Formats: sequence, structure tokens, C-alpha cells
Amino acid sequence: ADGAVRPYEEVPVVDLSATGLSSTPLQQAMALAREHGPVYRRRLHGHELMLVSSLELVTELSDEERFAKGIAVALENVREFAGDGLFTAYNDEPNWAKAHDILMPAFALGSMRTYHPAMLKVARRVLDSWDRRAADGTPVDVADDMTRMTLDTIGLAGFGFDFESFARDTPHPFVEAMVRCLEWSMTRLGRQPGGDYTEEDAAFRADADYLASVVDEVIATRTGGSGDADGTPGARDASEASDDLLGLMLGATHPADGTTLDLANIRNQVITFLIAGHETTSGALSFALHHLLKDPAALRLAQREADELWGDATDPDPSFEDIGRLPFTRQVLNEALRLWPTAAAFSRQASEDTLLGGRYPVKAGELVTVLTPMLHRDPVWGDNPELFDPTRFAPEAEAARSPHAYKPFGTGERACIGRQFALHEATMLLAMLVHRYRLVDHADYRLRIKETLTLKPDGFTMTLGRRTPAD
Ligand code: MNH
Repeated sequence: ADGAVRPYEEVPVVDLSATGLSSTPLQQAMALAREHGPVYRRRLHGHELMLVSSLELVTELSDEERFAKGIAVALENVREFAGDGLFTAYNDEPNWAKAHDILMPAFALGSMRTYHPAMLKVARRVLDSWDRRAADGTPVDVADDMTRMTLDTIGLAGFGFDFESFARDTPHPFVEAMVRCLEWSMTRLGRQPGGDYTEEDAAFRADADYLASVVDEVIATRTGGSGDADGTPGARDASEASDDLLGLMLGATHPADGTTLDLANIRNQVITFLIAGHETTSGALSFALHHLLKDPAALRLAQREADELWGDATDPDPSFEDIGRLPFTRQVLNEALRLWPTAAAFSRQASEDTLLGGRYPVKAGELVTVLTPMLHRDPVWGDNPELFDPTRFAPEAEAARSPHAYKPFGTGERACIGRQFALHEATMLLAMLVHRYRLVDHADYRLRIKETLTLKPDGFTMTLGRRTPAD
């Protein structure tokens, strides 16, 4: 980049129409960024997308005057089953602002106090399961168990619904259907024009309908069976209202106009929270455990921190306040999300014709996708960005760095609403795990990354020993 204005055509264009999208499109996009630099256009079957990954350009894309959230093709696909839920709603769709205003208080830090007991209950399910593994020496499949944990947590804390994932060998059918829907959303990106996808689409429709029917049942249980989610609110029993997310959505009225969310939208929100609320957090925990397994010094620091709180208690009882007393554990999660932000891309839409960085033309309405893992390897992160180093998130280091260098939760008004929820849940579990277990790299695991729209370590197992804080 010499600073001169580039004609539109001169931004590097990578045409994937012949080879197609890889089965790991995010890692493919990262490889292309390493080859072509922090801005390039990816062409695929007549469709073109600009991918951006430098601090300089992401700083501009974060300007809410010039850009807003964009719904890229991948999210349009998710919209097929999450509808106008918060994550996939268009900016100007009235239900976005309405649901945002109603739900924001439920995601403020203080509200985590409400969810803390459910989170702790599920964390203890992990310990029960891992205790048995530690006793008989069999490996744990880390990503599978983290997914069980985060799903049970959002189900219980959000909707009073227990997936009981630790009592199952295979995932709950709801999860299997949801994962297939996400896979459909991803593989649909790479379709050949003119191909016949009737079968895939029918299977997807069946899965999406099944998701909706399960959610309708959860809602009906709460409302006493009244109303169905066809858009007409049924009678709601206010006495049923509880302070979880579902209770809030059924009961809360909009501060400005006193209306409630309609049942079709609530169904979309529940599906959205179940998707958004568990895949990403479970990936973050899995990557964090991977890095701790490979970095004994960091693991020791995390263990010291938990030991200081809970000493040699066999069954510590973490309080809500304890979670704020685990700054290093939080740094470990931040650093894991730097290297592998589990929702690895987000898109911005230009409000008007503009020049990005004063030189790359972007047309009004055009989408630009931020490739977060490459932003997180920008030179601002020093000369060894691949190195796992939680001290990058020490308060002094954070204060010295641009806030736009780190975007695992997206940006602006459409940034992640569940950030505090994810970090509270993940920090507590990670601290409880390192307090209780020695992590053993029995298979000399080499990181491979599986993509199902979100990122996870693939085939990551470890064995466990029980530890005492002196270990
Ligand atoms: Mn979450 C939006 C990442 C946990 C619910 N989330 C986003 C975005 C990113 C993101 C990135 C912005 C996407 C975009 O701009 O298109 N979320 C994460 C990560 C974790 C996570 C990395 C865990 C780690 N998210 C959670 C949890 C919940 C949740 C937990 C719910 C309990 N996230 C959402 C919702 C949105 C969102 C809802 C959409 C918010 C909006 O647009 O109003």
C-alpha cells in the first residue's frame, strides 16, 4: 500500500470460481490474506466480497457514521432459520431496536448475578463427568464437553429448559438439528451455480421446522400452552413471568411504546440465543484449554489464581463476586479469543460511497467483511503474533492499544449482546477446571480447526489427573 488512491479494479482480486470455496473457508480466507495483504476481493460464482484485516482499515470500518452492520450471505443463510432474531435482523427492521431495548438490561454485568446459580450448576456437571474420566484415565473430548456445558447453561439460564447434555452420549436432537442448519448455512456459500440442491434444502427445512417446534413447546410450557408462534400473541400469564430471558421477552414491555415482542419474534430470539449463546463460548473455552495445555507457565499462573480464591477446597463454591477476582483467567480467555476468535468474521455495510484508507473505493450499500483472526495478527500485536501470551491483556497493555485492534465480539451497536454472559460462564468454568485437574497432553495434540460457521479445535482430547493446590 503506497497510499495512492487505487482504482476499484486494482484491489487484489482472488477468483475462487474455478476451485470453489474450501471446506474450511475461514482458514482459506486467512491464507489468502497472508498472501495478498490486508485488503483483497474474493470472487466466487459472480459474487464479490472485500475482506479486510488491518487495524488501520478496521478502525475506519468501526466508524458508525460511515458503516453499520451488514448481513453477508452467510448470515442471510442463518436468517432462514433465525429470522428477525437479534443476530440476523436488518438494522432498520423495527424488531431489532425493540428486542435490543427490551433485552439489554438482561445482559448487563449485574444481571449475571441472576444467571450465576444456573451457570454454577452446569459447571458442576462438567466436574462430575471429568472426575470419572480422571478416575479411570480415559480422555475427554474437550470441544464436545464444552458444547454440552454451554448449551445446558444457556438453556437453563435463559429459558428454564434442561438439555441434560451430560446424561447423553450423543448430542440432544435439537443440537444435532441446529448444527446441521449451521453447516447448511456454510456449505450453501460454496454451491456451484446450476447445481441441484433440492435434497439438502429439504433436509434443512425439516431441521429448521423441528427447531421451531421445540422452541414453541418451551414457550408454550411457560405460557401455559396459550398462543402459538404464528405472529399473534396469545394470552400471556404475567404471573408465570420469571426473570430469565424468556420471562423477560414474554413479560417486558418496550420502555418507549409499551408494546411486547410478538411470539414469532420471541421464537426467533430463542433460536438465536441457543445458537449464538453456545457454539462460540464453547469454542473459546476449548481453545483456552488447548493453549493452557501447551503453556505450563500460563497454566500455573491460572492455577495459582484459583488456589488463592479457593485454597484446597475439594468442592469450592464460587460466588458471583469471585468471577471478578480471576483477572488472569480472563486474560487467558481474551488471548484465546485473539488467536481464534470463534465467530471469526463480521461484515460492515457502507452508508455511502467512500474510500477506505483514502484509497480503496467502496460503494454505498457494499459489504466489507472483517477477517478478525488476521486483524488479531496485525503488526500492532508485535512481531510474534502467533505466540499465546495472556500478558497482552494486562491492564497497562490494553490501555496502550487501540480498542479497534481487538474485535472478537464485533463492533458498535450491533456488537455481541452476550459478551458478559459468555465471559462470566467461561471464566468460572476455566478457573474451576484448572483448580481441580492436571491437564495431560496424552496424544501430543496438534491444533486443527474445524469450521461450522464458528471455529473449534478438531479432535482435541486430553487426559486428567486430580490435583491438590500444592501440585
Ligand atoms: Mn455473540 C453478536 C461473538 C457469545 C448473543 N456475537 C455477536 C457478534 C460477534 C459475536 C462477533 C457480532 C456479529 C456481527 O457483527 O455480525 N458471541 C461472540 C463470541 C461469543 C459470543 C466470540 C463467546 C465467546 N453471544 C454470545 C452469547 C450470547 C450471544 C453467550 C447470548 C447469550 N451475539 C449474541 C447476539 C448477537 C451477537 C444476540 C447479535 C446482537 C445484535 O446484533 O443486536
